[in-house]
Amino acid sequence: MKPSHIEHIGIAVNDLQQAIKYYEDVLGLKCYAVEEVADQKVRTAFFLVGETKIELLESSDADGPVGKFIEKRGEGIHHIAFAMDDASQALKEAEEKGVQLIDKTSRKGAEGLDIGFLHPKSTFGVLTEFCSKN
Ligand code: CMX
Repeated sequence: MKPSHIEHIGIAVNDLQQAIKYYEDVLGLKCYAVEEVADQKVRTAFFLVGETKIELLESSDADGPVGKFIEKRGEGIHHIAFAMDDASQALKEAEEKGVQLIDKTSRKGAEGLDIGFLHPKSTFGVLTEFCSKN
């Protein structure tokens, strides 16, 4: 397994519209998509920086993963996502190497990608995501 690049960096924010304004007005990036991911209880906004995206995450439910994260730790970097050839296979290989998984197999995430998470307790405190196009 080897990631081809960092697919995105997920950043937890309290207010999506205010955060979008910062990325557009200060950094000069363009928000190209806003998407609700109901099963993750988040609203997302995407910006492209080279090959890597910034994914802003606003919680749509205080009990969701981003709502709980912000309550405990405040706004900030929430996860890092690596682009893989096959997210399910990468999850399987990580588990074989002793990493604790959140997702045993991949599922559909934002932008229709196959995604799956590794537990931050197993990855030196960084919530880690694998993504693939199929
Ligand atoms: N990064 C690092 N550590 C994190 C974390 C994160 N994003 N989120 C939670 N933790 C830590 C907490 O600080 C806590 O640590 P302590 O035990 O030392 O206090 C521990 O993990 C448990 O946290 P919790 O608040 O009790 O939360 P849960 O165990 O219920 O859930 C997690 C934590 C990571 C399993 C859950 O957030 C999860 O399943 N995340 C994956 C899905 C996700 O984050 N979706 C949103 C993004 C979706 C998208 O990109 O589209």
